[in-house]
Amino acid sequence: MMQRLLITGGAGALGAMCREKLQHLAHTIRVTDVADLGTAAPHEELLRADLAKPDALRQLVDGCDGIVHFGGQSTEAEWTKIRASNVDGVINLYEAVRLSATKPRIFFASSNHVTGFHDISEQLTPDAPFKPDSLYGVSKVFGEAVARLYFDKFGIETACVRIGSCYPAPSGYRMLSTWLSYRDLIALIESVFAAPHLGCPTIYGVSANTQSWWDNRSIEHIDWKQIDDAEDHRSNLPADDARTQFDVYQGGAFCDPGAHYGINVDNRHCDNEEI
Ligand code: NAI
Ligand code: 15L
Repeated sequence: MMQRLLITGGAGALGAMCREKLQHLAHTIRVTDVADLGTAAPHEELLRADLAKPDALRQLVDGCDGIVHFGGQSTEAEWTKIRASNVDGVINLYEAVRLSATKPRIFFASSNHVTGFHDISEQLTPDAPFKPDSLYGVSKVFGEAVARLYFDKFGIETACVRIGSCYPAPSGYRMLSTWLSYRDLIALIESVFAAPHLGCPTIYGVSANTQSWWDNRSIEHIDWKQIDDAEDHRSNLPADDARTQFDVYQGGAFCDPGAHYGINVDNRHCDNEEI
């Protein structure tokens, strides 16, 4: 059991769920977010902080032996917003870890959108070439590269987990391939912190879906057995789940040029010409 586990992004969907379900991993759960975190349970420490501001990070990481890093921009948006949370925020976190006495192991919430432009007919392993489908995906590629650098240079261990679609249940046909159930996510986090030697593996965070596009066989040193299969929820999917031209890509709607930068793509091209 760890002394203190830090969960970043604790006010978000996955952070709030894990805050409840990971109590058994540490004596103290330290929860942080830039947003309001509500009331602390007896085993919790709540610290409100912006990951983009380096000064707060030393205090956040101090005394922790594990970090579940969910904090960040979780969809496509303006670059300045993505850069603050997912680029500056990640560097700030790893610098704080490097300077800490405990050198905590990190579960980094990367995303399937680092390889979103691969075709849905492909079966990917974690060493497939990056094909990010968004600036958001690019920021997660950056995060994985930072994790690798800090492992090779400073020995800081990270599991880079390319989460698929982590929700209570699949809600569309794409999720028959990408769904990660909450209990399979919890089991993966437990396995990452239980592994005697972690290293810096890349893992697709996906349940045992019959239609999965991702093959994790290369991470057999992590004892993770998924339980759920999105197929069991097929009959609950909405009959009117419309397919679009972007559903030929694994990243689906994130591949739409119209969704670039969180604004009208034509405006963006004008900006580029001026540069
Ligand atoms: P979310 O958007 O619900 O939560 C993210 C949290 O991070 C929010 O509470 C937000 O306030 C916080 N945050 C953002 N910028 C921050 C900053 N500068 N400083 C401090 N806190 C900041 O996202 P969700 O769904 O809980 O996802 C958690 C993580 O997992 C994200 O990093 C996301 O990119 C990743 N992920 C999630 C997937 C999913 O299916 N839910 C799929 C793939 C990746
Ligand atoms: C992600 O990376 C997002 O954080 C999440 O909101 C979902 O859109 C997910 O990918 C997905 O691909 O379904």
